[in-house]
Amino acid sequence: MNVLAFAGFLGSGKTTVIKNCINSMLRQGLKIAIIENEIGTTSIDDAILNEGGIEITTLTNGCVCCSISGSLISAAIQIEREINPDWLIVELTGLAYMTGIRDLFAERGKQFKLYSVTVIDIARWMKLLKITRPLLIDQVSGANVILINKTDITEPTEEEIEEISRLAGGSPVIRASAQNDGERLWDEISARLKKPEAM
Ligand SMILES: Nc1nc2c(ncn2[C@@H]2O[C@H](COP(=O)(O)OP(=O)(O)OP(=O)(O)O)[C@@H](O)[C@H]2O)c(=O)[nH]1
Ligand SMILES: [Mg+2]
Repeated sequence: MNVLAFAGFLGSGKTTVIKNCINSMLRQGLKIAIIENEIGTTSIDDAILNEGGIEITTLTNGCVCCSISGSLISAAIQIEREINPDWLIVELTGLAYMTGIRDLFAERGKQFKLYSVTVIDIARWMKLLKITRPLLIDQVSGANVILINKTDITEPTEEEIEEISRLAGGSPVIRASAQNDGERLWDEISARLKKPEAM
């Protein structure tokens, strides 16, 4: 099963990006299921994403990259068995390490093909990098595609693009506004998703 995981710090725009992608995917006739990982117990994101009758599984009370990793895999196995979607979309918590997610799916061998996107809030990038550098570096260096988001409010500087590209280690870097780009986002992302992680 194809798995598309979205990482990115708290409030970077993951849900907004996913919502736009889902609209495009549904229009293309693709079957989708979603796993939402939330740190708290209430899920605002579910309400935002719950359009078009898509199955949403919510995993709360821990981060699937570490403390509740087993529940991510069991949920994915159940979704594959019961829904068998074209894409299983996973919204990670803002604190999830992409390397943790890659290792987790890699342990399952060829069962899952993991593709990953990291969303960056460019308006807060420099500030957050100072506070939580190892996490952001992991999220950027571990993703197949990096989406520099919120460019409608802040254009990235040349230095920022250079640093993000360097951290991305060859993975494509896209500039976008999840707020304004709508369904174009999925075209931009899907065109750049390469082969899944070698497993
Ligand atoms: N100006 C602007 N605001 C955006 C953009 N994308 C998202 N937002 C806003 O940023 C806030 C957070 O967006 P979400 O999509 O909920 O972010 P998230 O990464 O899912 O947040 P968490 O799941 O809480 O970590 C919301 O108020 C969005 O409307 C964008 O491209 N431009
Ligand atoms: Mg969200």
